[in-house]
Amino acid sequence: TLHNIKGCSFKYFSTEMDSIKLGKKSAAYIAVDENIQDNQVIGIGSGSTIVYAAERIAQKVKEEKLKLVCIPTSFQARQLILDNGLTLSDLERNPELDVALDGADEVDSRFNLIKGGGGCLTQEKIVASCSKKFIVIADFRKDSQVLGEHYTRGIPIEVIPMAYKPIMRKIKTLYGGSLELRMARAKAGPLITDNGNFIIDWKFESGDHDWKKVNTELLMIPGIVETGLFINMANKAYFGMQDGTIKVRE
Ligand code: ABF
Repeated sequence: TLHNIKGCSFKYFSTEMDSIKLGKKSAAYIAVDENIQDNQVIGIGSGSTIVYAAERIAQKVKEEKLKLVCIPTSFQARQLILDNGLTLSDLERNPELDVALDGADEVDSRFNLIKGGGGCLTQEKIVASCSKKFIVIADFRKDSQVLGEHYTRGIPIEVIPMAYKPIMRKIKTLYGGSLELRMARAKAGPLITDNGNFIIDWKFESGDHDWKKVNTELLMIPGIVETGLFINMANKAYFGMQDGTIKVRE
């Protein structure tokens, strides 16, 4: 579908902007324009695409004088809300959300998602689960037939630190593939999540997986806090294409 962004023709996107950035920005702007209304409680996801959504929400708040309350899914999202002058809240004050917007690492044809490439999967899943609508915004590279087609880092799994080794062994025995403890950027040690935990990246073997079953089984392993498999959660996905057009799936 070809959409036009209100007040913002495609020429508005500077020609220097590369196609991935253009895809991210278009998906975020259109998703905000179509889903954000006055007096809503909104979930703000994490990653690089959501940065454009926060920017667009801030523009709308200013121009249309909207009253919105935002719930973050990570430290980064909290900063984004504050930096854009949006109203910060939490799940204690607002346990029910109208819309949650977030990026994804991959979306398959059945609407199963891999999330957590940025390490924020647990709070992202909690916030999405508290929302009436969960909207995914992503560039064209995230649109796949099957999981693993484009995103090759596997499924992120957040674990309690002292349990990471036995968890890796158990997953390997159950399903095969390979598992890696995610390291911090400088490789000085393991990456620590916003919840003080580790992330394991599970490169699963390709093939026909029943992801709902796999997710349920993984969550039964003691020490696994949450998985980056989001099953039956998303209501709609906006994929921004190289030319600024949008592909919508729902
Ligand atoms: C978070 O950010 C994730 O769960 C996902 O890993 C990632 C998507 O990032 P980007 O928008 O940078 O592609 O939402």
